[in-house]
Amino acid sequence: MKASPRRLTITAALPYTNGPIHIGHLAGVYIPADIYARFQRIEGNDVAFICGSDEHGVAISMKARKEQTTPQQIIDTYDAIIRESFTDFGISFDNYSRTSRAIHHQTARDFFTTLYEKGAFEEQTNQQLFDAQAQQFLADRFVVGTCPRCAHKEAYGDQCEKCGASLNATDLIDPISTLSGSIPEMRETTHWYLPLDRSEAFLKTWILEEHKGDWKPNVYGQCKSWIDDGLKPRAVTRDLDWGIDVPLEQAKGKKLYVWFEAPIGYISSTIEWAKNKGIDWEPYWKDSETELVHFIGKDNIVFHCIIFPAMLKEHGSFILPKNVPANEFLNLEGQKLSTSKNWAVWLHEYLQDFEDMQDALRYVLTINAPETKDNDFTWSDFQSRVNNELVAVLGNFVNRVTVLTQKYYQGIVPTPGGLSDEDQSLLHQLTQTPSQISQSLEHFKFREAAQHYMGLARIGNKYLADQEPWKLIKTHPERVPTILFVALQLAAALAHLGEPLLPHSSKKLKAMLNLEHQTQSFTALALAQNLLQPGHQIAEPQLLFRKIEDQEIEQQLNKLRASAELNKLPLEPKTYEPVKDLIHFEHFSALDLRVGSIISAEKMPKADKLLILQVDLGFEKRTIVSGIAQYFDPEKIIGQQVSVVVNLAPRTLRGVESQGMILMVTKSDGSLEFVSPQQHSENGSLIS
Ligand code: B3M
Ligand code: ZN
Repeated sequence: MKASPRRLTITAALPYTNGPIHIGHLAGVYIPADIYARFQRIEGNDVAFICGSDEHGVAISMKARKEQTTPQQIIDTYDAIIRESFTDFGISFDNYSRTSRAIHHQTARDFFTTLYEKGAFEEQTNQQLFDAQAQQFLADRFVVGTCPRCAHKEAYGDQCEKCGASLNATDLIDPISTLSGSIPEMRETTHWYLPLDRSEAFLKTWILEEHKGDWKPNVYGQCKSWIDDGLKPRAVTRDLDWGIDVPLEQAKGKKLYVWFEAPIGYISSTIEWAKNKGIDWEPYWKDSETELVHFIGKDNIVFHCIIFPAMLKEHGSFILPKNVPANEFLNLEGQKLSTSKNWAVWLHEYLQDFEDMQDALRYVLTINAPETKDNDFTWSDFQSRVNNELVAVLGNFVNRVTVLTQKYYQGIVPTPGGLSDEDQSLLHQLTQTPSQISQSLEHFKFREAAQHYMGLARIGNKYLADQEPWKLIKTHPERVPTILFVALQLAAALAHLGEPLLPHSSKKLKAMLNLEHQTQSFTALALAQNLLQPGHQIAEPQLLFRKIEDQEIEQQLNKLRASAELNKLPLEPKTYEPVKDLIHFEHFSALDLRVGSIISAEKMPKADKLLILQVDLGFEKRTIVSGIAQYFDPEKIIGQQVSVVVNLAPRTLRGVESQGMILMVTKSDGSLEFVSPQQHSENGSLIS
């Protein structure tokens, strides 16, 4: 029975057109959103993948001032750059609109009017910050000051980027105008406020109860802290000259707050798309069966989880997001990405420097995505991931299999003979990986999906290395058709499974295998018997990936060094623990290291750092006390394979005898990771 297709409206944060796209935007929002959208399409679901340029707000006006040009010039320039780089990179938006288009102005104004007519706003006349020199009211990025919540000195008038607090400009301590540098005075003005306090009860139930457990902990946690702090009315109009006019007689000259209208941009972009396609847009925003998913960066959580849903709810005819999978931030070579300090890897520049290598960046930013905590992009990690994983594992496997098939069988998939245990276990794995990857993707665990995918390529690579068909062709030629048949099935699975993660390479691989016009859902792949039938002709092999040379990395680092120098960024060389004194081989060989599995784990009473573990070593079970409690949830490490020093003299910690030690990697951020075999090994196996 075929499940009926789901309908999904997938949105990716609308980038401000005040600069180009960089790797932080890609890793945080656009790559995960694109993987998810591609995956859902492959599964046969009805997807609207929606985005567009965010072209109002102070960020744009400021850029125009800085470059002594008009906001219109700025948005036209960057909209073109962003649009082109997304296309070249292969982000598969169904529609990419602009909030400066008439359709959006209309949709946003209608939305405001509906809320106004429903009495959803409070009108308030009060004193606001005003820059007398610039003759301008100060809101949002036109004013900086000290955050009342975390004391960060450069909080903006609407938000503190340090602690995420959402602010009113008058909340800032010691405000300063970013226009003139002067201290603002107070002037009276009238604005319309969205009384978020009225939505508190609804938000409490909807987020804190209904989405407990299914929203990511970072998103849920931020929402909870805002709601717990108590929600306040937020002005949704501004005294600015760039933006969408407030559709009220009595509000002449005032504009809609950018964060009021920008999320409505998702709706107007959907309307534009549906119109172009000649279909009805409403089910994508109004049918309760539709799954609305917002991909955003962590600084946008309050707007997508609290303010926009409160607006949608007040409006009454829209669905609410099912999930808001926000990522944390990506740093670059240990420092915060910065558009103004040119501390970034710009997408359009990357695409020039690394032609046809979209998937290399996609892969590295996925396998290293800041999903649960901030993460660091370094050029050396980029090089080693590309060379050691894409080239040496995936590329190498595919190349071997296709070249050998050409060489021995003129590119025709051979007919297999009897299957050995290894053949069977590999074919069995092919029925497992599709559901593993699809589970990860459904749960927004993109890193995990990429790990499963590369894991499968690794299995293929190891299979060929173990079977050595290039040797057997001389000694046992009758085995070779079976080996290549099995390996070809794996190559075909990689071609299909790679479609959401590595779309360009997957397309290339499909062409090589003569599977261009086939799309297989992950659900079908899990059930498929043979993806390539004996007798099927494959095409000429080509290389899937190329190596990254040292000098290319050096060039990129030089670019960054120039920015660092210009902006006086303290580029500290990384420091390493000093190497310990020499030991001799007999000292090393006296160590007995084994593979074990954690079979139970509990917290040591009254100790923050200690876990009491039971470890199965195959030949016996032992109790080990380990100082890892701050980094691991005891329930989640059951089944984890670990490396154990088994001949260390026992030690008693808090009354519990610890009979060994578990090896850990200390990561650069101080967190810990287990040292464990790449694939499951037998407990008790020697490590040497
Ligand atoms: N323009 C993204 C940013 O903070 C902001 C997103 C709008 S999504 C409706 O750059
Ligand atoms: Zn703050």
